[in-house]
Amino acid sequence: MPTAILSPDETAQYRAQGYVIPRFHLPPEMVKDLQTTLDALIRANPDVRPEKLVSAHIEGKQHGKNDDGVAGTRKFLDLAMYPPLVDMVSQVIGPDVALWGCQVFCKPAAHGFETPWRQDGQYWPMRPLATCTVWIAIEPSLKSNGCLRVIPGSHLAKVLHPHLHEDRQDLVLNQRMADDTFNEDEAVDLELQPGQMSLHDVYMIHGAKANTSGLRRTGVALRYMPTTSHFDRSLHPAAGKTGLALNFATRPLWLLKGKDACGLNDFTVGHT
Ligand SMILES: O=C(O)CCC(=O)C(=O)O
Repeated sequence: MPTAILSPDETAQYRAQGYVIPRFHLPPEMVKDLQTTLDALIRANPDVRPEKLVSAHIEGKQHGKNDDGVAGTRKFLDLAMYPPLVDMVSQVIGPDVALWGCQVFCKPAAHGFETPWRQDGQYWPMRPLATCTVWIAIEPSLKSNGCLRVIPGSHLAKVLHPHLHEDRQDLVLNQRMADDTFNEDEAVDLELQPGQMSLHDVYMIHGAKANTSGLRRTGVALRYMPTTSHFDRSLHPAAGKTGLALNFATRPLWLLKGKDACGLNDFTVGHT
């Protein structure tokens, strides 16, 4: 049995609503270290929009960049492996947990890009679709600077709704859910202070407004899947449509807890 980081109420909320903000948060010294790491990450990636720091946990191999075109840092991998986070995720996705992704979403003050409403499962290659994202605030994430927003309960049907391609330059991703597929009036704003986090399900409808405020907003999204699912490197859902050059073929996976339950996952690819 994993250590109980989430209370029974919190796991029940995750199951019923598709998201939760746990009482658990990172200690202040870890948050301070992450803020320093974030500034270094941004300095190391002058050519990458700070909302699009994909695979920030993977260090550069060729010309200082990883296979997703970002000069990442081991510090985010260490964060993803932090035992209380892994135990917490295990409480909602089961005993066998793999890390398959990490993205830093930093929306600069005044001109931070909008994250269109979407479901992550639209462009991810594990089957069956399953992931718990832990989105950790490194800086205050508020209504005023474009915090994450969710549509509670939208994961329950386990259905991917139609997404439209939108060719705008000022979006974090170029996939947007068709307007008539959900009711934006039901949105809940997930306001977080540094070190606080939210968890959300792979089918959750979520997005974030542009940051037009004077306060930068940053979160790191850690992506964990149960190994009952297969990270199928031959699949490229929505390839070329997201505006992100994602490379799932060589993406390393880490088994963080338990075993490879489906027996199909490759934990050697992409590791140097
Ligand atoms: O931080 C954001 O603006 C978007 C985050 C997100 O979409 C995600 O973590 O899946």
